[in-house]
Formats: sequence, structure tokens, C-alpha cells
Amino acid sequence: MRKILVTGAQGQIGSELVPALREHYGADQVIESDIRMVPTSPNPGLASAHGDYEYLDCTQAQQLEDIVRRHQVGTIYHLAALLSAVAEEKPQIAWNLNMGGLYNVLEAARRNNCAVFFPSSIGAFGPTTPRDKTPQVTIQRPTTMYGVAKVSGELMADYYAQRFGVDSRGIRLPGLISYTALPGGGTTDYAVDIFYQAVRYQHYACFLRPDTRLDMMYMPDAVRAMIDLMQANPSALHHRNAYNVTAMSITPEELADQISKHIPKFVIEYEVDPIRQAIADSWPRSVDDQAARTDWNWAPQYDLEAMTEDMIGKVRRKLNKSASETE
Ligand code: AKB
Repeated sequence: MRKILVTGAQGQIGSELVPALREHYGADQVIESDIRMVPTSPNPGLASAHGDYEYLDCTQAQQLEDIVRRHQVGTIYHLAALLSAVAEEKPQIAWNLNMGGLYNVLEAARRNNCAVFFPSSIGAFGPTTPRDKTPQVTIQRPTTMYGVAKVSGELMADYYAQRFGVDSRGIRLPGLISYTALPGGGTTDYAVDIFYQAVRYQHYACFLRPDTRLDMMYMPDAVRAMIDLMQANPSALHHRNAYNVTAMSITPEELADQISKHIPKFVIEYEVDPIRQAIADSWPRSVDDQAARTDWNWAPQYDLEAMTEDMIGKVRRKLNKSASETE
């Protein structure tokens, strides 16, 4: 089997996708790469405690090409990107990384005959998109640099599939909730921060309005979706880039209510950040993921209740807080 390369592997998704891929395919089959140096691997090219690690700046096409060739990579999970809020602060850097990085990945894939996984986002939609049960194929006129790069990325990945036969596949991820690594610079990050603050201080100041409804997903479901989509029979895929997927459509108020069932003293306040609120208000409240369910049997396992219970247990363990301390 040719190897799997994960870019941006030290981020929120990569820190859970890499162990899952290693579990699935074998530790030596998965190359982790990131622009950040891992503590266990201070020098580029040194194997980390769990498998191979490479320093990689995806905007540098030659670095990427060298790694793909040296490790005989056959599949690239391309996760390196800036998230929505930080991309809005630095739109030029965001375009360069989010679009330039994807272009380099698709070119490396074309030259070396690799399959590519590209994570699109609910950010690929905009204010003129139908906001409830957003269809698989619909208007995509986002008003953020993050969204512009995601739509362009979907089109570019489809172009490489049609024109050059690159096996590119993608999903439009909703907000992801997880405990291994913190997200950074996203609009949906509140749904992770809230758990840490609830367990630590029984208090959270949320940067979105209480009624801001957005799709969310627990990381184990997202990781399974990424692996399942790449294993799916290509002839069943009517859409390549990218499939709508969701697990729950929730507001900060509903999430806080659910957390209060486990931490009764928990209090939420709202200190709205106008920039992130405007981004959230331009995104769907819920998407229709029927195409993914039909084409590759997508189905989430965690709803709001199951996710909240699991997250609180995991965050308590991580922060070493017993249940009695936070009740
Ligand atoms: C973000 O908030 O930027 C991301 C996303 C929904 O794509 N989590």
C-alpha cells in the first residue's frame, strides 16, 4: 500500500485523524506533517514517537513534492488551512495558504497519482444560500475569504478530478467539537471553549448570540466520515467536492442547557463579537446531508446529548477535575 500523508496534522482535526488512520492502516503507513515542529521531533524528517513526522509548509510546492516522492505517498488528507475568523483578519495570508496550499497538493497528486481528501465547510455557503436544510447543490456566494477559498477549492478539486483524473473527494464540515487539540480562529470554536470553561469555572462568556443556530459534529463522527468517504466506491459518488454532512443543528443556548444537566451551577453569558457573529449569520442554520447518506452511507453516531456527556467526561479527565468538583 502507498502511504497516507496528512498536512496540518497538529491541528484540531489532524490530532484525531492521524491516530485513527494509524489504527486503521498501521502506524508506519501514515506520515504526519505540519508547519509546527512536534516536541518529540525537533528536526524535520525525524520519526516521532508514534510514526513518521515531516515539517511541511504547504505553500512550498517543492517541499510537498519531495515528501510525496520520498515516502511514496498515495493519499493526501490536506488539512492545513486558516479557519474563518482568523482568515478574515488576514485575508491575503488565508488565500495564499488555503488556496495556494490546495493547488500545490492537487498538482503533487496529479504528478504522483495520489488521491486527495479536501475538507470544505459550511463556510462555503453565504447569505444568499437557503439557510435551513441547505441543499447539496445550491447557491454558493460566501462573503468571507475563508468561504471564497472553500468554494474555489471545491471547484479546483472537481476540475482536477475531471481534467486529470485525480481522485479528489471532500465534505463540507460543520463546526467540530473535540477535546484532543483546541481549534484556533474559527467561528464555531465556542462549542469547544464552552466545555473547558464549564468544567474549569462553571461559567462561559459566549461570543455568539444565544439563538445562533449552526450545524455541529463530534470529532469521532467527523474522523469516521473522512475515512469512510475515502474508502467509498468511486462509482457511487455523484458529488466529489464536496458532500454536505451534519450531526446536529444547535444554538449556544441549547448547548448550555445540555451542559447544565451535568454541571448544574453552569452559567452562560453573552459577549457578542460582531465579526464572528456576522460570519455565523451568513452560514446555514442546518444542511441537508441526504446525498452523503445515500452515496456512501454516512450517518452520525453522536447527537447533542451523547456528545455532551462524552465531552464532559473527557474534558474532566483531561483537566483532572472530578465530577464532584464541577457539580
Ligand atoms: C470555522 O468556524 O471556521 C470552522 C468551520 C465551520 O469551517 N470550524
